[in-house]
Amino acid sequence: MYLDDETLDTVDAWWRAANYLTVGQIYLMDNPLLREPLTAEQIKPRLLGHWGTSPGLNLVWAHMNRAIIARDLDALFIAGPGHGGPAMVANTWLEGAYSERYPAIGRDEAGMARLFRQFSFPGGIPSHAAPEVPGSIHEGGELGYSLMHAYGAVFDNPDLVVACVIGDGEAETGPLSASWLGNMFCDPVTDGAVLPILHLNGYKIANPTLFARIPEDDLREVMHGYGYEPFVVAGDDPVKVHHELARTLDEALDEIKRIQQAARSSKDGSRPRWPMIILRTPKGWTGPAEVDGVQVEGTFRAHQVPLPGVRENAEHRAQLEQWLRSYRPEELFDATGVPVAALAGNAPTGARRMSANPHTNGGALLRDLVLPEIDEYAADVPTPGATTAEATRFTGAWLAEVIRANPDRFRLFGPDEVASNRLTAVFDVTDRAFTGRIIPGDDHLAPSGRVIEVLSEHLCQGFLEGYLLTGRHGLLTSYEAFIHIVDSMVNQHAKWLKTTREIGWRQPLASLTYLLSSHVWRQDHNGFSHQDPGFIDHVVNKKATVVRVYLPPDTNTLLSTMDHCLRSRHYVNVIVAGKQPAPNWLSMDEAKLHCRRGLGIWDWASTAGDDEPDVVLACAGDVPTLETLAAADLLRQHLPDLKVRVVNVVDLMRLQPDTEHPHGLPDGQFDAIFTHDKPVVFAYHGYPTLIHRLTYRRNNHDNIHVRGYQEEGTTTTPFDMVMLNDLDRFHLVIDVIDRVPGLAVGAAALRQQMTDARQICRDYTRRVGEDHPWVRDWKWPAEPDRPA
Ligand SMILES: Cc1ncc(C[n+]2csc(CCOP(=O)(O)OP(=O)(O)O)c2C)c(N)n1
Ligand SMILES: [Mg+2]
Repeated sequence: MYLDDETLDTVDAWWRAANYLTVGQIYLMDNPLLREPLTAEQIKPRLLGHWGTSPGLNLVWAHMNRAIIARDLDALFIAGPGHGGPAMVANTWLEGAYSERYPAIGRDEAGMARLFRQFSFPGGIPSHAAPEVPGSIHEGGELGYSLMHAYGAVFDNPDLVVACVIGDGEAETGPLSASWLGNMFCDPVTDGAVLPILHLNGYKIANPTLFARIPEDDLREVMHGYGYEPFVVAGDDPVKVHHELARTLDEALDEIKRIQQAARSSKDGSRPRWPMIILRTPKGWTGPAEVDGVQVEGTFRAHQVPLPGVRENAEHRAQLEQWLRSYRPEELFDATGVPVAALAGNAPTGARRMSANPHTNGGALLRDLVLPEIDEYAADVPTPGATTAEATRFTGAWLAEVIRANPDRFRLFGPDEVASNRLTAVFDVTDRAFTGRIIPGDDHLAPSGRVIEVLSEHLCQGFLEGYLLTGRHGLLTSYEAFIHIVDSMVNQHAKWLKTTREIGWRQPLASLTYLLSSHVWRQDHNGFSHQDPGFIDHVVNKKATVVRVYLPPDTNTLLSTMDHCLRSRHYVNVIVAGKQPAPNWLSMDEAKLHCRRGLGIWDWASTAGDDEPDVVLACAGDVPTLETLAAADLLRQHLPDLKVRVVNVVDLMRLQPDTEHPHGLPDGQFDAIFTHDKPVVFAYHGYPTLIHRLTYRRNNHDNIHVRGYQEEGTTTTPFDMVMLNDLDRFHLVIDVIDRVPGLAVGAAALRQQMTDARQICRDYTRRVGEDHPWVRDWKWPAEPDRPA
């Protein structure tokens, strides 16, 4: 026997109380302390929630509390099976944090009644470990991300321990499967510790779990192979499990401490064998063993609501009452419903409560980044197009300084593409985090590295989310096409941001910013599989209050955009920018102004002057901007009387009306720029339909003609790519001729020349293997009278 009787009783009382409160939330609208026999009216008309996972979560919470008190641990709890929301709520209410955040839900009988009633009730709280729950950084609705959130939380938090409960079903997901090797990035010297607790309750919704049905030795070997020391706790006798779990938790926490002390005294960050726990207890433990003659406890049938007919069925109701009374509520709550003093013996106080750990309200800990002046990292642009640069390379140099100046609160994440995306300058000041074996010839690997590279966009995203949620800053860089892999994760994070904006005590987080490079137009090495600009479309579906999309056209606009995004709070920022040598259009001063406007007229490229233009050439994205300027140049040469206005869009959300998005341009301003009735030929980086979606309410929408990616791609030259999608300069000129009233006849010869030019350029690529010098060597003509 490991625990003394008093401690055993206290831990068990906590567990019973949390289980009681969990069941109460699922079923009861009234009579929370069972002062009278349950009646049908006291039962919720819709029985919602998930019981099955909850006793396991409550058990771990109860035992963590004992350990936190004994060791003065700085710990937080992640419920992978976030559907165990009522369990999370129960524990936070027992700790008092719930009532501190929500005074209407007091820690007494009336409060308990409200606590029960509000759960999964219209106008009440969600069923999961949602942002409303104090102490939660992980909603757990979409399964798979618990362990990566846990790792993200402990990076640069050397004293933090995250107890991360992973559902055995959740463990089957791809993202969770990838997460075990998060220990390859966790530096025992400077990072905290994750304690994974694989909750082997044996079942998912309707099936056994895979890990529950492989031999236990194999499971241990799996965990061992991932670099963990697995501790197994198994059983269905509460007393025995209490002793075993307490002993195991102590051993695991001792081991964590030993590992950290050894690493920190020797400054050796190489990967230790961290402990993890396999907890094998029945699903729906302590719930109804059988319902209507069918076994429920210990099976998948315990997943949601084990007694479905309680309101109508007196027998079920009696069974529910018996179930609730089995926790002996009269020993747990006093006559007024206040948790008894013995329970307080298992409750840490203040910030040591997992329900009130400051890391779980990261915005409150957030400190601004020290950001270097972008002017010092600017590309020199004496006149538009006079110089060329790889935009991301300049940003890389600036990011290096960001990393250097913020050694404990900024990290760069990428799926093996930091160098490929030309951000290599960061390795002048730091390394890639890596706790595995490092051999001569490896490039910039060290346990203490500030860059995390792992070929899993899921892990990059999840680590960064965990890092941001606990009050730090970061950036994710990826290929544009493959970031789609995390579509679903960004949904979940955007939901978190949307919801927490409306929760007063949740402070704003640093934004989740993507730098997507190696984009659709310049996949010279890779071709069609790597060509997909659709992540933008995905992201703009989210709440306007949360998402921002930027398409900086050149080096200095990228720097300015990046500087803006790293200062921003509580958004998802998507920046798409090229890494290939490309013309610079704006000086840094111009870039700052342009980015502040979000979209603007480029006078120097326009021929309309102060007159109303005959046509607007609009562009968004670096390659479309290049083609648009080349088209403007052709028009200037061949149709000198045509009044052309060139408009560049950096901030895509400016296109929406201000009623739809906070960045939206008011209609009057939009009309002034895009005109009421003139054709707009819009060259866009991504799928054309998005521009229509964003502008369909605008007065001149019928005249907006968008060229963009038409799902035509292959491994070919840059100009062939734009031709394949009719986004090339020649086609844009053709569009102008076709759209501007009265041009068709007079410009028929020019139209023919443009068609021929496309053919000549195409043939050249087929013959020579690169782009025609007309195109390759084209430069914006230098002009002496450029406006200051
Ligand atoms: C990615 C994802 N797929 C499917 C679901 C639907 N779902 C909700 S709970 C659940 C079973 C979870 O089983 P497990 O992780 O073992 O949790 P527990 O047994 O503790 O309830 C499933 C499939 C989900 N929430 N997320
Ligand atoms: Mg399970």
